[in-house]
Order: sequence, then C-alpha cells, then structure tokens
Amino acid sequence: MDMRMLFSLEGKTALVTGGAYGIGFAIAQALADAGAKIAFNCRSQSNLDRALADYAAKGIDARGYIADVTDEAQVSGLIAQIEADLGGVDILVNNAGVIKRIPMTEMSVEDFRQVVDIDLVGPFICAKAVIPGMLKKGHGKIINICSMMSELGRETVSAYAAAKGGLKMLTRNICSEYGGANIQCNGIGPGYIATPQTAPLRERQPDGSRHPFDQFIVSKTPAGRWGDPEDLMGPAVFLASDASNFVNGHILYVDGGILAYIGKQP
Ligand code: NAP
Ligand code: GCO
Repeated sequence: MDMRMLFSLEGKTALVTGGAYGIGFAIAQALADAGAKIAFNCRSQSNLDRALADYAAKGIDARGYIADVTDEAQVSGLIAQIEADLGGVDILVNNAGVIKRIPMTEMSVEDFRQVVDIDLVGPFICAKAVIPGMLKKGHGKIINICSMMSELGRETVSAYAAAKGGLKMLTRNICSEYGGANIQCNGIGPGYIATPQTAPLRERQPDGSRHPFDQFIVSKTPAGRWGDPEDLMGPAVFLASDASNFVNGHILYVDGGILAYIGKQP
C-alpha cells in the first residue's frame, strides 16, 4: 500500500466553515497541502478579503464565500455554488463556532440560543446540505470541531459546553445513519489553542504577568503549553483521507494530554 496515496486528498473538494482565520485556516492549509481544493465561508466581506489574501500568501488558490452557517437557505446556496465552482463537497469541516463566557444565571436565553445555534445547529445544517451529494458520490468525510467542553464543564461556558457536547453526539449519529453509505463522520476535540477565540484568556495582566487562566491551562496540560492551530493539521488530514476509512463516530482529542491528566499534586 502506498502511504502517500492513503493520505492524499488529490481530486477532493473540501469546505471548511469559518475558515478565514484561526483553527479553520490552519486546517484548510493542511487539506490544501494534501491536494484538496479549498472552499471556506465567513460572515463579512472584510474578513473574506483578508482571508483570500492570506491564502494567496500561502500559495493556496482558495475560494471564499459569504454565508452564515445558521441560515439554511444561505448554506444551500453555498453548497450549490461550490459544486458549480469546484465540484461537489467531498470533505466538510464544521469549524465555525463562537463562545460566550457568562455565568449561567446571568446568561440570557437569547445568548444561550445563539451559541447553540452557531455551534450545534450550524453543523447540522451544513452536514444536512452536503450529505445528499456525498451519497451520490458514494463517499464523504465530515469532521466536526468539538472541544474539551464536549467532555468537561467549567464556570461560564454552559451554552458552549451544551453545544459541543451535543456536537459529539451529532457526530456519532451521522456515523450511525450514514456509515453504511461510506460516509465517515468524526470529531476533532482541540485542547486550548492560541487563536482569537481564546485571546481574552491569555491577555497579559496590567503588571505584565501572565493571565491566571493562561497559567492554569499550562499547568493542566501535560505538554506544558497551549496548542497552536498547526497542531490540528495532521489529525485533520488523517480524518479527511482514506487513511481513516474505518474510523467512524470517533472524537480525536488533540489536547496535549489534558483529558488524561488529573492535575499537578499540591
Ligand atoms: P475563532 O478564531 O474565533 O474563529 C471562528 C471562526 O468561525 C471565524 O472565522 C468566524 O468567522 C467563524 N464563524 C463564527 N460564527 C459563524 C457563523 N455563524 N457562520 C459562519 N462562520 C462563523 O475560533 P477558533 O479558535 O479558530 O475556533 C474554531 C473552532 O474550533 C470553533 O468551533 C471553536 O469552538 C473550536 N475550538 C476552539 C478551541 C480553541 O482553544 N481556540 C478549542 C476547541 C475548539 P466570522 O469572521 O464570520 O466571525
Ligand atoms: C474556554 C475556552 C474553551 C476552548 C476550547 C477548549 O473558555 O474554556 O474558550 O472552551 O476554546 O473549546 O477545548
């Protein structure tokens, strides 16, 4: 068996939602390096323009589209447009996501719903939109970007944890429903990754010292550091490629060991 062919994405079209920057951008770069044609979406023209320049600077001819993952009509239009431009989607990475850090008793129902809408209903809408094309092709890969909060809770992230826990089960359910049609749906559960989403947790304190949460995460991570978006590149290529054809309904945690570790003894 040719190992390079097993991991190759030549001839495949990948859609990375929210792939304008952060984790999605790194995953899209990796899929492009493995040979895939890249499509991504985001919500504003300014982010789209900046991202297209960033992809071009990496030598990647990505196609960018404006579409909100919570809007089913926009997502249907997006998938049809990608099919016309690049061919039907073979690989969907449900990456678009938000977090709101608000104590539960202070959180409005609207805020809770918005997080669940983007982080859980969005992946449902996108997966629902690509599965018919995958069924016609006879293959498909769906990668849901889950979280430590698919397994763990913490103060202030009730909506996010509910959504990411739900996303883990949506992953298993897509596997259950469509595994027989040669569609693999797996999750990646990143640990704490340095991106705009986690920037507030890493801000320097007025006295120049590190944010207490930053120190807390480093002490909770056996690897002793935050993850970089690049840490997710290899796992994403694996789950997008034929190398993972018998891996289905699995969540691959890429967390420097956080979930394995009880924490430093006092
Ligand atoms: P980020 O830097 O905040 O990027 C999030 C991306 O999602 C942005 O491109 C954003 O685009 C897009 N997005 C948000 N809402 C959208 C919507 N309704 N429709 C379309 N696009 C939307 O976040 P990140 O840290 O890279 O996180 C990416 C994913 O990984 C998220 O699902 C996040 O929950 C998950 N994750 C992150 C970490 C971490 O430590 N950073 C760990 C585990 C999991 P706009 O410009 O349109 O807002
Ligand atoms: C938080 C963080 C996390 C991470 C990530 C962990 O406030 O606890 O933002 O939720 O972003 O999802 O895997």
